[in-house]
Amino acid sequence: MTYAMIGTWRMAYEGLSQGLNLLKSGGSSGDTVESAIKVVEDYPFFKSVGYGGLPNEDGLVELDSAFMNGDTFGVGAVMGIRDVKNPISVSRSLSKEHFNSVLVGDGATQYAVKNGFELKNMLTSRAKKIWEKRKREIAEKNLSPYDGHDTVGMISLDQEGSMSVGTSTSGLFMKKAGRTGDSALVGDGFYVDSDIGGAAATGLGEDIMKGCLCYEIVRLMGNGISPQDACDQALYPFLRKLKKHFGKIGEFSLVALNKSGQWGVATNVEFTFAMGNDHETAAVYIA
Ligand code: SD4
Repeated sequence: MTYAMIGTWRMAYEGLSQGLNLLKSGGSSGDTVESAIKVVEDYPFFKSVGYGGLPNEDGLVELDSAFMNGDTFGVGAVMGIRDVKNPISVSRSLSKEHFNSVLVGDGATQYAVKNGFELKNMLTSRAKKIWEKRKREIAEKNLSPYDGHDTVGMISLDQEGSMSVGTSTSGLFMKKAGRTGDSALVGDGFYVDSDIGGAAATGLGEDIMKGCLCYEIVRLMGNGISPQDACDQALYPFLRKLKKHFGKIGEFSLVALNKSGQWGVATNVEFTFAMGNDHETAAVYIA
């Protein structure tokens, strides 16, 4: 039976490789998305996700994450969660709730505490040093504070034909306290429908969220369009519109996977992603 996974950026590779093994032995799309993203969240040298993620302008690590189940449309998300080791696990747990499934700030952390999720100081000394250096540079050279951001997004199709998607990010480096991007917003940073396929985004959330691009990609795939054409048709006309109105626009990268295991990618930067399925072992590609 077909199974497949796709994930954003090089950082997805190790988690995705493990996820594929899980899928091979009959694991569910939800378990593989969660476990693969946990691998990324736990690795201290990825500067934009989980432990080791770069802090906001106050030096605090505020994390965003989401999970969506493509069978039930259950969506769970946290925004600005602090001191919790694996935001993706909290998001997945919230996706099973009917009420209060999207939590922000202290409320998200409190939910994690009450429900026994592992707590952790997510600021590494390395991230703190990068933050201190950036603070000095901003003051001395009058630079824009905003430099650096990536989201891990994973889409998984299991042997039963179920699909899930998840995202996790520390968002924009030096963001304002409370700032969120697209990654925890359903339809913007992620979407999945097991009858069609799923999509995930990475890039500048303030711009990505203007287009509801992940929902758009799934909608286009639902009309019978391939994941690659859906990514192209969702992204490039929208980029042209944004450019017309705003001139300068941020980075956009999109990945999609359909229920048959076909995939697509569209981007306006050099973009790495990881992909694997029942006949291709996990590998990193550049788009
Ligand atoms: C955000 N979209 O918070 C995220 C960050 C990201 O590549 O993915 N950057 O805006």
